[in-house]
Amino acid sequence: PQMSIDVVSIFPEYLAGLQLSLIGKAVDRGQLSLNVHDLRDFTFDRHNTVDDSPYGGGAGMVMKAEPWALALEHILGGGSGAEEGDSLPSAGTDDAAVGSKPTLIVPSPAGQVFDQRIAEDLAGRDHLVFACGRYEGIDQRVIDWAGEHFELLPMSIGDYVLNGGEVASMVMIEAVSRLIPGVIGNPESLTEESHEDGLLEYPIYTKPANWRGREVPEILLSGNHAAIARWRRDRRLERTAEVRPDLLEKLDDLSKDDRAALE
Ligand code: 6GU
Repeated sequence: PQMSIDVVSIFPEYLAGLQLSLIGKAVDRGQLSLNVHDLRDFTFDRHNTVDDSPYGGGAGMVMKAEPWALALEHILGGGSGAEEGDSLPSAGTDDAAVGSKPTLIVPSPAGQVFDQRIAEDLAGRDHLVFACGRYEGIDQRVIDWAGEHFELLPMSIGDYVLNGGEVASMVMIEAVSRLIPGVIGNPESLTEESHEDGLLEYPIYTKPANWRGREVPEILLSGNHAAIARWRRDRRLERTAEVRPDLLEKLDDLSKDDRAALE
């Protein structure tokens, strides 16, 4: 496969949705290897304990270091091989053989904010591991330890608080995996998108030309491709100025026509 993704969670069923649609097909075609691991499989007490109270006091619980270390060592190929709960084809890949450390993404509201540029960077890597924390977070010592074996990337998906890293991981995995060459059907639909070039998308229409008295903009029926392209670009500029002026400010290459559209 072009990329291996491992996810560690105490709710592995949460990630089941990833098997659907595009990502599931990429897995079926062997372009992507996706393995979801249950953190509780790396505990050995009767209650499969993964959390405990915080040193220094405070509300909530903290995820214990040892289950995380064992799970991550398992993924690194610590010797025990594939086990129950691992989906085929591989547990433990040969990152060491190519000399690069796998990337460990730790979803956290305290991380760097994930965006399309980061998605593109991650799409070029061969092994991503997502460590889905719950409760108040993971014991810092195992994060520090993991930094010796992985490239560590604490990542937030935005300025709001979720209960755990599962949904955030799914967001990042979907954004990244659709950028893997061959995973999405039509590569053109990637480059024409919002956030690829920093503008929001133009409005789109399909049949019928008159729907409940509402007409499709006439220019789209004209067959004048240059005029349609200009109209679409103007709508993108207009929308971006209206909804996301912060994105417009980041653009440095607006043409004369672009600037005219924004007047
Ligand atoms: Cl990545 N995790 C959690 N728990 N909350 C978040 C987040 C991540 N990104 C924004 N809020």
